[in-house]
Amino acid sequence: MMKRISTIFRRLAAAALALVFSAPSLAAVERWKLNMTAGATEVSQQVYDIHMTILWICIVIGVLVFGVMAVAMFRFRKSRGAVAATWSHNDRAEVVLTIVPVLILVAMAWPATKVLINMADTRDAEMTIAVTGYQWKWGYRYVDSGVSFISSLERKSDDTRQLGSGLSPDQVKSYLLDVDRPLVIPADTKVRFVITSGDVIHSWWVPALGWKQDAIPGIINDQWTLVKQPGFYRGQCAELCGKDHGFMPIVVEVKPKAEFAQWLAAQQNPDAAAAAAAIATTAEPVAVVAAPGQG
Ligand SMILES: [Cu+2]
Repeated sequence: MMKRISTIFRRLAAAALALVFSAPSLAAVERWKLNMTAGATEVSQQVYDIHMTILWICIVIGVLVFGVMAVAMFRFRKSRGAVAATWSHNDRAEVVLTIVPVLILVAMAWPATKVLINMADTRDAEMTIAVTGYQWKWGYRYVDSGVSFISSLERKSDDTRQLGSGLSPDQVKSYLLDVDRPLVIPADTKVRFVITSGDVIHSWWVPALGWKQDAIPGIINDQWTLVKQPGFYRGQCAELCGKDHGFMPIVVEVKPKAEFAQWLAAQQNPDAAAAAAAIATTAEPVAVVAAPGQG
């Protein structure tokens, strides 16, 4: 019996290890990069700073408490003839041990609250994007301009992940991390997100933005961001939402303001954008310009 249990345990451990070391998304993660990152926004930097401050406070407290404990266990051990004290309590120690932790907690809560208030302040946003979670994709709607689309797992990853596809994840660039249509936002612009869900609870999470927001059916949560550096930022659904929860990644493309305006205009009037592209490449622009639906 014991032998069978130990075999089961050994197999479980081997499976867990295999999972840890073979997970494709982990391959991209820098080895021993365990800490959170400073992200790409002012808020994410503030979150990181708070995190580091509190981490160091915890380390100091940990070293002091465990140090005192280790010394006490070593110096006052039974083999040295230590005799247990008989007093029951000490008023001065009680007062100090209450006041000092309260002061430490207040010292941590003060800057943390400041950051939280800043994070919640969606006023003066220059544009609003509605994010809706669905099983298992994301819907994005640019509220002010009426542009909307669905963003789902990129086709090649989706084909490869199917059971018995015979395709190798190694052959897919950014396996399970790319989407067919990334969310595009302008750089240097305060963007407000209103986040909800069309079915079950999801959570929209792009670590570089410094926050994670639940997408709850019937409830609209809001958040904001301001990214300075154009580029691609990746994220994931962070709330277990069903069988394909692991297959609804997020990609945010931050474009310089002018490029974003061009992109948005092209989305608002795809016919005109296609016509403009056609004019640039065709010798017969007249036929293209006369295409229906151009207004
Ligand atoms: Cu999910």
